[in-house]
Amino acid sequence: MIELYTWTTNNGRKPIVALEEMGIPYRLQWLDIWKGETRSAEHKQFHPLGMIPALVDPDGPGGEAVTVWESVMILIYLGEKTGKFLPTQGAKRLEVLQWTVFHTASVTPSMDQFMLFRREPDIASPTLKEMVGKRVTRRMEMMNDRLTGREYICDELSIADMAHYPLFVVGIAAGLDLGPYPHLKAWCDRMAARPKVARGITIMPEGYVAPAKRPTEIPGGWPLG
Ligand SMILES: N[C@@H](CCC(=O)N[C@@H](CS)C(=O)NCC(=O)O)C(=O)O
Repeated sequence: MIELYTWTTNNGRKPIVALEEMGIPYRLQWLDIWKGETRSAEHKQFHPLGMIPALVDPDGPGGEAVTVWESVMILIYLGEKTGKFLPTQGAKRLEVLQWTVFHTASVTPSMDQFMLFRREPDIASPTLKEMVGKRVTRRMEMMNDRLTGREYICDELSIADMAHYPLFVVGIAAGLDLGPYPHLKAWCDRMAARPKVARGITIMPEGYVAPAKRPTEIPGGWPLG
């Protein structure tokens, strides 16, 4: 059975949403990033940077076991394995891959900085915060335009939606205001209303209670990331 090494962060949830929507049997192996559990030599055999998410499929291409890491790469892998939510060929496949890669290469970096500055407002200058705010706004406008007249980012539900949505969930919790972006907001609501997406977003390690304040470093003094 597929094993997903993951945590409750947005990157950790993207593959859970995909596994749920694709209907593939899977087992979650929770690794608490705040305790540095991803840094072990044992986990580095699955993720060379000692991070989540990492997926181990004992029945990969040609029946061989494979390990896949980087959240959007896991989405691409699962889309190819199942033939679901990633067209197998043609212009639509390119479009889905385009919007999936755009998420990780462009939306994530600006949103990560935006959320960091919300949590720790004193670490950056007003100029840097303004610059990052403008970067986020530019991308929100683009996403809103894209979702005007479309139910999902590439018309039908695809791995592109599964890549973007979990980040918007944490972005909104961090204070991202979707008021000026009604089409983006409507898409978020549509995603939230899908039971399998909702499960992927809310499932928690048994008995886990999230820390009241996000720690700034983990055991050993290392920053996250
Ligand atoms: N680009 C990577 C980012 C992965 C990532 O940032 N993982 C974080 C949690 S969201 C992590 O494992 N942090 C633990 C650490 O830095 O030690 C992806 O999309 O998979």
